[in-house]
This record gives sequence, structure tokens and C-alpha cells, in this order.
Amino acid sequence: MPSATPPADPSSIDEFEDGNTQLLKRGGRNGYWFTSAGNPDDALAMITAPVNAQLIVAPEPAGDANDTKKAAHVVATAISPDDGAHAELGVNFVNPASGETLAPAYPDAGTYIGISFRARVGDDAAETTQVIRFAVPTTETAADSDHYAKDVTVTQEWEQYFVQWADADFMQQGFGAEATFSAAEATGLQFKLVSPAESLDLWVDDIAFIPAAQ
Ligand SMILES: [Ca+2]
Ligand SMILES: [Ca+2]
Repeated sequence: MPSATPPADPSSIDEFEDGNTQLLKRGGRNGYWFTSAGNPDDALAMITAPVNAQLIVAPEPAGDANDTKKAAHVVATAISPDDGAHAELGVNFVNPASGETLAPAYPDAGTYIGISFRARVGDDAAETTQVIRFAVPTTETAADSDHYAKDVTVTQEWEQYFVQWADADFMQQGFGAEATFSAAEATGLQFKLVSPAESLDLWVDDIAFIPAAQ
């Protein structure tokens, strides 16, 4: 049976062309995308549809230079602009050896210098730009969730964003214990809406490790 699998790029984490909520299984890596949203004081916030119903099978929104067919699309509404409100798209790594979730699953992550991804705000979004906090949880920051993260401002045009471990603004928020970032200890990835936005309408695609300079 002919395979539609593109040439295997070991640095690719997911590009959603398989239309599922599972990471690309490369080098034994595994994990599943999830969405989460909520307000601290009420139950108004909701994901308008489960993320696995929003991995779009149709072509991506206009402006896609890479001519890919599918991307992750997450929508959340009625988020109270309180500090505790949140909406996110995330993935928890599954360790290939133990099957354990939220475990380091990318032993080769330490050989890369960061992660890149493409993103845009949806056409129907209430806000045409959104600040997204891209966070990389590790075993060391799991206890208090003060993960290393970088805020990026996403617009309605597809753009590629680069988050490098050495970036000065790839940092903890400071509310938790100080930690040393170790990519090899990463337990997942998170794209989180930064308050005070009240809705999230985000497309994400082509998530990949950034190789060190050759
Ligand atoms: Ca894609
Ligand atoms: Ca996938």
C-alpha cells in the first residue's frame, strides 16, 4: 500500500498532516495533544469543540506559504480576564520505555537549541492579535508549574516563531522555585493564552526542534 508519509525529519514534533491528536512517532517519541480552559470562579469557560474535532482536514486558512493541508485549531470563549483564567493547547509526552505520561520522552531534545512553530489567529477571532505563552514544562518545574516560557504575539498572518533555550526572554515567571532549564527533561509543550484576553482562537502548525548550527 503506498504511503503518504513525508520524508522523516527527526526534528519534527508534529505537523498535523496525519489529522490526529498524536505526536509524530519519531525516535520513539509519543504524546497526545489536549486542550484545557477554565476560570477560577465559574464554569463559563469552555472549549467550543474538542481539539480532536478541530484538527482541520480542509486546507489551512489563507496565507499558508508551506502549502500544508492540516493544522491544529483551538478555540475557547468566555474566559474571564482574571489572573487565574486560562486556555491552552498542550501535549504531554509519553515516555516510550515506561509508557509513563508527563515523563521526559525526548532524550535527544538536549541536542537541539530550541523549538520553532508556525501560528496565526483565526479569522473569526474577537481579537486579531493574541499573546501566546509557549511553555516547556520539565520534571524540575512540574511541582509548581513555573515553567520556562516565552511570550509571542500572534497575528492573523501565518508566521514562524523561534523559541531558543538561550533566549533572554525564555524564562520562568518567577512565582515558583528557581529551576535550571534542561530540554532533555521536558515533559510536554504548552501554548497558553495570556490574560486579559477573553477568547482564544489559535492555529498552530509545523512544530519542530531547531537543530544546532551545522
Ligand atoms: Ca500542517
Ligand atoms: Ca499527529
